Amino acid sequence: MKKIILVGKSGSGKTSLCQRMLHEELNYKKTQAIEVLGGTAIDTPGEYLEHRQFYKALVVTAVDADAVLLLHAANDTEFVFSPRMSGMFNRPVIGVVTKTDLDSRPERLSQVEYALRYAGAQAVFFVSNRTGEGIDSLKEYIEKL
Ligand SMILES: Nc1nc2c(ncn2[C@@H]2O[C@H](COP(=O)(O)OP(=O)(O)O)[C@@H](O)[C@H]2O)c(=O)[nH]1
Ligand SMILES: [Mg+2]
Repeated sequence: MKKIILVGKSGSGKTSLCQRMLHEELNYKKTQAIEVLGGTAIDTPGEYLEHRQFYKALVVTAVDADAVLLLHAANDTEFVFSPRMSGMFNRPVIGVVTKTDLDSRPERLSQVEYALRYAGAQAVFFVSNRTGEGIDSLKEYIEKL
């Protein structure tokens, strides 16, 4: 499996997505530091995105990855990604809209997709870590990079 790094606010579903992709049992655990799960997924604390002084830590960590996943929950109306922030990674950047089971209104989903594309995502996937919807297409896309 390709190595990925997950970036997104606290609560956006990074740890759950890692667990889904690695078929681990879903169990809630707050990520306190950078963790490598299953040798392939780098889970980062949400604080790294929320405070610009931590951006460097994300960039350094991303060097180890084949792709960067930017996560945003479908039911979250506050956007934190900077325009074109993909540029700092020098890696393929993929947008992932999580929690589609909580809000699947088309206008909401396209608003989030727009924000992720504005941040530089080359593709955007819609997933639910609860139902598992969309996870397979995301994994397939990553493996083909
Ligand atoms: N309904 C729903 N809840 C989710 C989804 N993904 C994560 N959650 C829940 O949202 C909370 C935060 O998820 P977590 O993976 O820890 O987010 P992280 O802080 O980005 O690692 C937890 O209570 C998860 O069970 C999803 O796709 N749908
Ligand atoms: Mg986490």
